[in-house]
Amino acid sequence: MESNEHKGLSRRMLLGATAGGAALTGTLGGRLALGLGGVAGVTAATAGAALAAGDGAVAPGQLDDYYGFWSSGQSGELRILGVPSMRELMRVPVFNRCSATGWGQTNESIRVHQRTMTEKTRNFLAANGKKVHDNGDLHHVHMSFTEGKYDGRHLYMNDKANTRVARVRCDVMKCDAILEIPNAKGIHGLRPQKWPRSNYVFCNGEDEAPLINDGTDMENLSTYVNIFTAVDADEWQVAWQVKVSGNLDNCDADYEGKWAFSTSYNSEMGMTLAEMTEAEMDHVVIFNIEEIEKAIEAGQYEEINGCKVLDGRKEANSQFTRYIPIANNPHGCNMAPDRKHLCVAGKLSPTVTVLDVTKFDAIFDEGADPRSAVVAEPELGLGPLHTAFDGRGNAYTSLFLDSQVVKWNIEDAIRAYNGETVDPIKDKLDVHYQPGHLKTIMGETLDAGNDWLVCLCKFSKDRFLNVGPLKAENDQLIDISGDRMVLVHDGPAFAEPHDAIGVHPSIMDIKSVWDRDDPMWAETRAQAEADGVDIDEWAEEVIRDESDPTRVRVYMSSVAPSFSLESFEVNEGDEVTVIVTNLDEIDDLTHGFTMGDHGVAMEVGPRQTSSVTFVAAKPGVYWYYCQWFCHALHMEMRGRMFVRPRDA
Ligand code: K7E
Ligand code: CUA
Ligand code: CA
Repeated sequence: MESNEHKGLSRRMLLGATAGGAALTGTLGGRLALGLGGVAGVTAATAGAALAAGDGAVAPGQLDDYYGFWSSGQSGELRILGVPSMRELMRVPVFNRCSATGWGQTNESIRVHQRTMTEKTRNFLAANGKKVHDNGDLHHVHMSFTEGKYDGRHLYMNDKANTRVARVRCDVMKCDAILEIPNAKGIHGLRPQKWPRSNYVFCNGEDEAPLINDGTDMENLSTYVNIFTAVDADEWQVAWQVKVSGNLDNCDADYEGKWAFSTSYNSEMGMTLAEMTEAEMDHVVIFNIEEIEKAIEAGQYEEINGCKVLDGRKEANSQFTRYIPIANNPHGCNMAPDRKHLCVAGKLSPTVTVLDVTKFDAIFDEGADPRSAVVAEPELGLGPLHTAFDGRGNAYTSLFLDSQVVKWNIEDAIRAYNGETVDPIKDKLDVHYQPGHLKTIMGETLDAGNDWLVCLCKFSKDRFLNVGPLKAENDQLIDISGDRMVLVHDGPAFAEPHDAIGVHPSIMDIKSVWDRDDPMWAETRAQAEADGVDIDEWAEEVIRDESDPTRVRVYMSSVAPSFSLESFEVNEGDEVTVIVTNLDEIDDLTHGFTMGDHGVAMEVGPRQTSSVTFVAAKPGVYWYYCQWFCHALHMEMRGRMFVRPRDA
């Protein structure tokens, strides 16, 4: 998939601009002590040469070749970028509150948040005067699969902060489901099943806590446990959970639907940094899906907080799990598109451990050596975090401490492990700097691309104009079409993309105008029908609830540049629900509804219905207006709410 003309252009010129095959020197401890200050010699030549080639540019009016779906970490949202331009195209609020769209405030979005919220969380939020969490920590976004390839249905993502997962519909690019995971703590690694389709979304609980976490026994570490969860992606509920030894960091799944795997950096079950890094070896956990499903089917589970829980800890000696020892605090867990090799990044070890998943059946045999599945363990550099793949058998591993990406060949690494004299390392490229995740186009699927690699760097100091103590991250675009990697673009990004995927546009079918019968506002529609209001037509109704006259529903339509109601009146203390339907059917004609001085705003896209509820607690005149510039008379698209004093 050649995308831009720059391919091949002046590549020769760029040879030598990168630190190819750098020797691994210095002790790991020393580098760790250097910490984050060590910029690994990014050369001006790298950046200069790339600029001279004009790479990655997409001319005005031209479309990008790929969608990039970016996580945003502690911003809590999903972002859509174009690749290779790296232009930010959209932000999709998921776990965050959004000022523009009203996500977290509209009734439709609150329902998505609350539908599967636990009673405990609902009560906790109510005690804090809230209906939804205002934040999230979204690290990983992955698309649903059918037979090892993206199928364009959904995107799944985690919230490490509040132990949730979410689903985004690819037809409208809106979140339609959030699930709080009981029993687990801090959902981090997340992956959909790849084969035969994404029936499950696998979710890692990173943090240890007592399984019955009600405060009765908090000191006794023997009650602490970590939980691996399989979410039923269709039913959007927990299918089953497995207790594990150690904690869980990143995960992935194979191309046969037999296994899921998770790295664990805290096999020690330590509670302090010193304890968590004490052991020489940690492990990767292999989950045997078939054995787990059999036990669930046979009812051999414990039911805890409504979830079916199995014991896969080492001491339980079950057929649900195996523990493969991996050097010191592994992190990334990436299945190669060759259907065979799982790459586990060492983090504190300079190695990536390559496991052959076709050897996993054998390690479930009684007395088998779990390390017998290891087929290579190349030394790549310092601080390996994650690995990406192209369609030519190459792997690309980020080196956090070396601030480099290393390109290596999997088959060569296996030959070297078997004693042949072959260097698996093909190239090294300085990035700026301290990279975490990196991704090729569709590289976590059987359609792995050979053109682009994005490398998400955690730091950007000295790279951009200074914006104060808080700096951007730097998402870099790398041309991998040739033998050598070429850095072509710097992409500053707000806090804090951890992971991204690249997807070909043909895989999705994205709408520009909502269907009127969209399930997103089904409950709102049902209420309108009960009120005798047709929200598919021009509506201008103010309806007082028959059973509770302090509840008022205000139905309006919007057609550029006006709302159907130029004013409405309520009483002080009324609970007011404003329901707005945008009757404009035109591509890109979004309206909004902002109620002045009330902290209320929402998006109303073409043919969308949105609603918001607030208490009219302040007598007086308040203007509402459309906050999306929609027409030459957009400023005039406004009206008044009269709040009559209670005793007037
Ligand atoms: Cu940032 Cu995937 Cu949460 Cu590694 S994780 S960097
Ligand atoms: Cu409608 Cu601005
Ligand atoms: Ca450890």
